[in-house]
Amino acid sequence: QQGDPVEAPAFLAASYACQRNTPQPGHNTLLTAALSVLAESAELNGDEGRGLAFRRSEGLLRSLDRRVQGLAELRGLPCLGDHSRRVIQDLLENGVSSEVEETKSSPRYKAMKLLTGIFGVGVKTAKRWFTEGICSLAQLETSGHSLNAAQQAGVCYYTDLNQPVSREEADAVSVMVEGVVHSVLPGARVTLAGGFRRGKMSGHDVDFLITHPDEGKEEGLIHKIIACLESRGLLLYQQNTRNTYRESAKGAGRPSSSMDRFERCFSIFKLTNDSSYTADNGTGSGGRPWRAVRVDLVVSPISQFAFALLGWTGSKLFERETRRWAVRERSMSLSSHALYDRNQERYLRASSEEEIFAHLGLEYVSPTGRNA
Ligand code: TTP
Ligand code: MN
Ligand code: MN
Ligand code: MN
Repeated sequence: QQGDPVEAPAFLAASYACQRNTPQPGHNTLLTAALSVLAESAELNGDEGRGLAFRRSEGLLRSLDRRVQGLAELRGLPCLGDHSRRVIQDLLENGVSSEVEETKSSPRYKAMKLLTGIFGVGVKTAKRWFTEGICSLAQLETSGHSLNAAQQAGVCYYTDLNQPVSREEADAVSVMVEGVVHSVLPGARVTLAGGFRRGKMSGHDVDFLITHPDEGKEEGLIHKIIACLESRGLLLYQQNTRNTYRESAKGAGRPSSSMDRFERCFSIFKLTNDSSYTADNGTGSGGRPWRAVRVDLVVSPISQFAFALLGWTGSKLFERETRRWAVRERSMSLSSHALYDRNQERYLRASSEEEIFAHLGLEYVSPTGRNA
């Protein structure tokens, strides 16, 4: 048995993550956690290309339906570069990778992780602060830097926001959001998106997509929702934007970045530890009877809902790969708003995720299989 080469089934050889079913958490968590550290480290260095290469390796390993025990089992599989294979070999032979351990204990990685862990702080800002010698919240506070409103909230609720949100807490937030949405617009629909829709048991936030079956009824909805949340004392912080999306004749309605243009609200909810939810960790830091939870609310017109749902369900790698597939294999541009066929020079409509996969010539992958 020992020397038998193990042939990978054909479906495992698919090189785009959107061609594979990737359940959570997968059979190779030791390997994927390690590659995730290297990906994150590259991303925190601003090296997107290197980060993406590690993310693709990680995604491939996540999709395997068995635990890898030897490097030979990975022969012929795509997405695994020399560097990733070296790290995997180290892990399989020694149980640890010296590169991963060194990365995790490096002052730069630790500081960048801490600083970008503040809501409202991105890689660029964190880098600037780190260059000035800021490595902790205490140092940030004494540095005299003036923080914007988001960052102030981020520092204020730092501990709560870095504590994972449980399924129970997500369900409690769902009850709050549904109550508010239905009271301001009866008939509106609230759908849980993000990691929880993919079946994850915890997350860094809770994502919701909101729509109404009558096109146009959803316009301006985010402001009504925010006003109602505020009147009920449920919001600790919010930052909203209005919808700026317009289709154009040339398909340029596709946003240039991965940011979409829906009405939306990045917020921090005050989740009270009352009878409506019973998580063990039901208190915030300092023993308050409530905790802060990051919540994203996105409002989509019904005509764009399927695209918005696909875009806001993730994972981030699954989204990137689906868009890359669309462009490179089908000459189409996919966004959270629309799918544009460059050959036919027209938009392709869809009222379900299944239809979008069909337009793209991809086999349907259910939300729980999108954990690439
Ligand atoms: P996240 O909430 O960042 O990630 P997640 O829900 O997969 O994981 P976590 O448990 O850490 O919260 O993003 C969810 C999806 O939303 C992701 O696929 C990307 C999408 N998204 C956009 O489309 N536009 C945006 O501006 C942002 C911030 C996210
Ligand atoms: Mn390398
Ligand atoms: Mn999320
Ligand atoms: Mn989110």
